This record gives sequence, structure tokens and C-alpha cells, in this order.
Amino acid sequence: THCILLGAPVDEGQRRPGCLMGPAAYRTAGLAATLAALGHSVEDRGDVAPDPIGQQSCANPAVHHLPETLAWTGALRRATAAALPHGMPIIMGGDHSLALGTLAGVADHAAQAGRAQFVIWLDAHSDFHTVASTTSGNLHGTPMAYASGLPGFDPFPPFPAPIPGENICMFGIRSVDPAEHAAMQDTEITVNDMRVLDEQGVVAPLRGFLDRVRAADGLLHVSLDVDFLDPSIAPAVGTTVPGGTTFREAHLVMELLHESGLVTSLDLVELNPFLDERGRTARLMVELVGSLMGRKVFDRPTRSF
Ligand code: DIR
Ligand code: MN
Ligand code: MN
Ligand code: MN
Repeated sequence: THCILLGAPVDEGQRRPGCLMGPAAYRTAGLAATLAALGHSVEDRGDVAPDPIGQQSCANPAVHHLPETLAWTGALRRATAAALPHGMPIIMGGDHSLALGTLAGVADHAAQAGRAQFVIWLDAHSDFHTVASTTSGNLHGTPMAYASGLPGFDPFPPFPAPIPGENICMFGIRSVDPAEHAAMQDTEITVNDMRVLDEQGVVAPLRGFLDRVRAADGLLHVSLDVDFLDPSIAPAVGTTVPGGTTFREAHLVMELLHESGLVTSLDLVELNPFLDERGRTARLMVELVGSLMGRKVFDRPTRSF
């Protein structure tokens, strides 16, 4: 695979400064070398620059950094869409508001290529607020609602081709606000919350979804939030939530995604290196990308789900 690294030093979607250091931490932790060692070609396109900051506003007084977020959204949308015809974009965040742009960029490419868009959202949070519904005002909590075409995103360009709920699968969920919960009731999104993973493990819930991606010959975007992981193994995130996935659960998700051969783009989000302990979270995230891109102890035949 030709891996295209895009730095997205986005910090404005939440309130704990430090996610802007994420791209540097991934480079320091050896992301490019890890991919190269697995036989991939790697192209680091550097950090994306946001568009000029405008003057947009919205009715919800809680919302902060709206013009900055719109500026990132436009630039990351174009950077993602531009990379996809040439390889697999790996977006090194940056907080999760960057997915407003990357999901829109994948949608642009999907429309161009005439293929359906699928998303696996690996996160403690559903990120299903709208600009109108968010009570924290942190726009990192909104990208899944944007990509689903919900109203309440007035200052944003309409999402190019809203993703049907059947094409979205969430994993690791354990923190959902009331407004998000209500909005998700009206969708067909598959929510594999931690209760589901406790009972069924990761293999069965993944299998059904990957079957659908393959049958549709879809593009599969993976969005990996650091807080998908348990805080005991991944402390470098502003919004830790106890009860997350273990080291092996997370690696197994990545290994199964690799064996599926279906993943076409990847976000790495919410790493806050200022909160890390001697780089351990950055290194774990790089190791997880290694598993997603083919590292294994013993070869197994490519799994057809
Ligand atoms: C909470 C926390 N639902 C909010 N969200 C996120 O602020 O909207 N933390 N995404 O990562
Ligand atoms: Mn998130
Ligand atoms: Mn999260
Ligand atoms: Mn967060």
C-alpha cells in the first residue's frame, strides 16, 4: 500500500491544549518507519494548513472556535480527497473535529469513484452532537452527526453525500450525551458499545459489518480516537473514560481489519502528547497502525468474512 501521511495539528475542537502536538509525536514515535518496515511505501505530505479564518457564527452560545473549525474542515476535506486516488491517507491528528473534514473528503472521492462510503468509529464517544445540540461547545463531538446529514450544521457546507446509518459502525462506545442518544434513535447506525464487546468480543460484531462493506465494494474509513483504549494503557487524551478496550482487543480489531483488506483511509485522533507518559500512548497508537497495516506474529491466510 502507498501510505500518505497528512499532519492535522487541530486543537480547537476541544479545550485541553496539546492535540496540535500530535503529528510531531507520531513522527517521533516512528510511524513512517513502522509502515516502511511492513513493506509499504510512505509519503509524508507534511502538516495541512487551515484555510483563512472567517467570521462565521451560530446560534448556540456554547460553541467555540467555529471559524477555525470551518477553516480546518475545508482544508482537510480537500487534502483527503486529493490523497485518495494515490494511496491510503493516514491523518495524524489533532482532535476529532478533524473528521468533519476527512469524512467530507472521503465522501467527495466516493462520489467521484461511484463507490459507497462506510465508516468504523473507534471511540468512547459517539460524537453525534450537532452544532446546535452540543452543550460542551466542543466541536470534536460532532463529526458523526455531520457525516450523517443531520440538520443543525448551519455554518457548515452541507455534507456532500450523507452516509446512511447502515454504513456506520461504532465500537468501544461508553459515553453518550442525552441529545446524541436521542438523535441516534432515528438512525440505523450499529453501536457496538462496551457492553456488546464484553459479551461477544470483537470478532462477531466486526464480521457482519465487514461483510456489508465487501458486498458493496465500499470505501472503508477508520477513525481511531485514543479514548477507544482504556486510559490505563493510553493516558494521553483529554477525555479519558474508564472501561475502554484492552491492548489485545484493540490489536485484534486492527488485525481483523487488515485481514479484511477493506480499509482505504484512517484518522488517528485525540492524542495529546502533553498528557503522555514518556511517549507510551503515541507508541501504542503507532503499534496499532502496524497491526492495521499487516504486522502479525504468524501469517494467516487472508480472512474472507
Ligand atoms: C462530549 C464528549 N460528548 C462532548 N465528547 C468527546 O463534549 O460533546 N470526547 N468527543 O472525545
Ligand atoms: Mn471522538
Ligand atoms: Mn472520544
Ligand atoms: Mn476528546
